[in-house]
Amino acid sequence: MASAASRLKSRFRGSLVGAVAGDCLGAPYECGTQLPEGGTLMSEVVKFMQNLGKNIDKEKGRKFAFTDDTAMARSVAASLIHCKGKYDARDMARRFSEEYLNEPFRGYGGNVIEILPALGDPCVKDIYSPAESQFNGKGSFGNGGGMRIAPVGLCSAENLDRVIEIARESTKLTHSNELGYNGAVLQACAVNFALHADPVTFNPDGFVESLLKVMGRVESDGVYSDKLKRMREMLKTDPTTDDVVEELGNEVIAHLSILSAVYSFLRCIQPVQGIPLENAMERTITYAISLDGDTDTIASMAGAIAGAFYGIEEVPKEWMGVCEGVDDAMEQADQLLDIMLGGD
Ligand code: R7I
Ligand code: MG
Ligand code: MG
Repeated sequence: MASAASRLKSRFRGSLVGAVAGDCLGAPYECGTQLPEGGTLMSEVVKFMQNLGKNIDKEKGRKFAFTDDTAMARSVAASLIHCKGKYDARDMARRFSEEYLNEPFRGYGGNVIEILPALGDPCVKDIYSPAESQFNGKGSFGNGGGMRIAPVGLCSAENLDRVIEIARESTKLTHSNELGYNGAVLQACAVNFALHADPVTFNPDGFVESLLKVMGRVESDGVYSDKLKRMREMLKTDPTTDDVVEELGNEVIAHLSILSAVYSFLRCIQPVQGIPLENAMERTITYAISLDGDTDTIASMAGAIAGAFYGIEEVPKEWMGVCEGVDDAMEQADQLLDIMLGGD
């Protein structure tokens, strides 16, 4: 049996690589897909996954590029690593800004780009103020917090209060709307719970219950709690992907995407009709992309949770070869684990 330390290492790697792979493999579907006569998005994504394996030699050297999801997640991880597991708002904000200014073509959200340059400006006195000025002072509820938060879910051991606090505060650098930062809190906790779950005794209902407890504590309006309760019912009835989208959404906004990622993870623990893939990571990412809409982000968030649960062994080898940014994710996962375990 693998030691507890090597199991944790596998799960750290699985989560960050799962997030990168979901982003890279989901991104080609982000702007809609031309379906063949009688085809469904799900059957197209299944074919894509199957051919990814078969064409691995032909694909050699070909990378599926990552987008803003990974660009920002890497900055979150780099900042936590640099600050030895502590959250430093200025350091993280500067990294977001530099990453954006170096590679502005990564497909960033339409509004966040207005404030990213200012986050690196030392003259800005209150580093949270640019985000607070957005949307007439209400702040963004885009899913940009949730999409980048996996490293926070990993780096705080089983100290849930710290996970919640760092997820909320670091998201407020760009998303000051309660729905925006609470969505990131939910996603970070989902990664954390998956990381520490026992796959043998795992109970999806208990997982949702734990998330409900967190959201009951942190949210004032009950938006995520209500959706979590609906999700718990959906897990009993196996709805179509259209029904899932109707209930949980597939948009670029936090409360209409993050729960779809959580649902994708929970649903795909079991086989799914229409997805004849035995590997659970592959099934999860395929399912998440099949929800259409914000495919890179929903697949990335689902991949982060699933990877924390299954570990790196369950990530298909061919993904490692074709997804840009996988090697860096592996390295950051190992560095985060070292910090969490108290090493250098
Ligand atoms: O949240 P954010 O970083 O975008 C992330 C998404 C992911 O899907 C990425 O893959 C990338 O494609 O973008 O960026 P924001 O600009 O803060 O939010 C994204 C979008 O959500 C905005 O451009 C708005 O269309 C919408 N949005 C809102 N619309 C109305 N009212 C966010 N907040 C609001 C709001 O308060
Ligand atoms: Mg993106
Ligand atoms: Mg997206």
